[in-house]
Amino acid sequence: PAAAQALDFDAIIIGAGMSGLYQLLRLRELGLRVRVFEAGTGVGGTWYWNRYPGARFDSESYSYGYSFSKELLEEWSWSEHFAPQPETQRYLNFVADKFDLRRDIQFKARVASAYWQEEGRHWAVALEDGSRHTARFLITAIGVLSAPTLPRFEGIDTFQGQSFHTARWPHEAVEFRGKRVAVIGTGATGVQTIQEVAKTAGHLTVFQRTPNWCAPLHNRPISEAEQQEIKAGYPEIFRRCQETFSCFMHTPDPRATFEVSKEEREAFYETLYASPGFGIWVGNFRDMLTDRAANKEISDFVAGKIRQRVKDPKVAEMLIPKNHGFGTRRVPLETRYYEVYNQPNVTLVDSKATPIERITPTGIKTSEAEYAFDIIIYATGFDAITGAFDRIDIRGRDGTPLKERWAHGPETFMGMMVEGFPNMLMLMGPHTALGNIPRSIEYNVDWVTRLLRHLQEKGLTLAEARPEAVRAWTDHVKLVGAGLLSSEVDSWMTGINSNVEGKQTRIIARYSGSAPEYRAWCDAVADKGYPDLRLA
Ligand code: NA7
Repeated sequence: PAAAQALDFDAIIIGAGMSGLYQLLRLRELGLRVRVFEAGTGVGGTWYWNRYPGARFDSESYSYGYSFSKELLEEWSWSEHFAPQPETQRYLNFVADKFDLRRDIQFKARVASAYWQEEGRHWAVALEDGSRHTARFLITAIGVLSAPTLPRFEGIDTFQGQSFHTARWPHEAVEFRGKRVAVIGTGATGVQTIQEVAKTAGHLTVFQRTPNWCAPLHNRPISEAEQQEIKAGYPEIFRRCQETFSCFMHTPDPRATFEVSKEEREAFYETLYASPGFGIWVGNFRDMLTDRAANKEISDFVAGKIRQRVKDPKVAEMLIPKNHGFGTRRVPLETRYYEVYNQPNVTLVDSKATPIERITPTGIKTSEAEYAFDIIIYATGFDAITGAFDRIDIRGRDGTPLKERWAHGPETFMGMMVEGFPNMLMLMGPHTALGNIPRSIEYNVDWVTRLLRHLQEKGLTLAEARPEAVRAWTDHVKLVGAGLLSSEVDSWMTGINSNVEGKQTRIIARYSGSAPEYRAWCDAVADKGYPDLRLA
């Protein structure tokens, strides 16, 4: 291997979002020379890019922030139970300043390629500006939902008004007052955007291809008394997040749907529907996402709510999903979303029945009508989980592209390593536990840090997942994903994106077992001295 001094850095981290920032801090503590390359002009990743109107947490703010520093927990006060994007961006800037992180981050630096150099045992990284950098370790902190995708509509570049993808929102404010606005897409992002834009737009037209099951967020400001309670309760909050299935404050109810009487069931659903956050999705009866009849019960309940809230019965029916059950896709949390469709300045268009045919210089042409717009908003989602990897030319041993290695779906060890790609560590790679993501991020970063410390202490310079370990983990991921109703539905969680070539076949893209189980696997590997890795 090349001598460490001959390399530009010990580690290169791609991305200065929540995972990249924390990883930088930890690696500094090991005394490593680290450089972070970040495409944006500031820190924050997801919270830097997604500036669309209405963007906010669906996780309780105090369960989402970093847990690693008592001082930080004491100093930072969230203003709302579910904080809006500008506040989260401020928070991540506060973190970057507090820990003096910026001096190792290079902004406006988009990584174009990373090639493994077997002889020198290092990664050669090239930026889009043509500069080249070497490092022993490559750490991808590139996010799960960070590669935005636009529809492949004809004429999309000919539109003469303003148009934006929600994840590429401009830094200056956009004015909707008196404007004719279109929103395409009704996922979690579309829902947040629509309910905000509808407040001021002259007219808002929503193009919905597939309705989603949404539930109330019930956000509110954090009072002074609650603030004190939250700060005193942090150890308990994070202990709870460690114990729950997917690191949220909520976790599945131990009862099965039909174990209780109809009255009790209805009462439980009512309570969940009236409670803040993801409880109705991840704190519901334990069989909600595995048993079809159980799933139908909650779906019928939520459909009833939609019918109550939307005045025009035809519009209500359009908003009720018919082809997938409640919770089998990500549940968008909303604030008066359904009531938006009672407003005279809002129209819902079914873009499955009357597909968008093309974008024109003045608006949108569907199979049925032509619409004029001043602004088109694309809330059309992401090439999720593997998309950010696909956009970088990553090549492992023998020059094998990662994209090729994953042509039939990702294969990883614990979502953090790939055989044939030595010294590449992924934070929130495919097949890691998702859920309340910062909790998983902190765990992954700590695991990676422990591995690098181990190598440092033993004077080693290479770590690679063994093929049999990758096979075992991949098989396990497929096994736990197999019985879930969500695995049978098209969504970003099953690797589907109609706008990306080759992403029309469902795969198991994420680990859907419990976070405690995931951590137990990973801890065992480290505790045993990494028998699943080839270390040299
Ligand atoms: P999603 O959940 O992938 O939603 C994208 C939406 O855009 C969805 O309603 C799509 O309809 C629609 N879409 C995408 N392409 C088209 C085309 N070509 N024509 C019409 N409609 C289209 O992305 P989000 O950004 O909302 O959320 C992603 C995650 O980020 C979210 O789960 C949170 O965890 C954070 P479809 O359903 O495919 O018919």
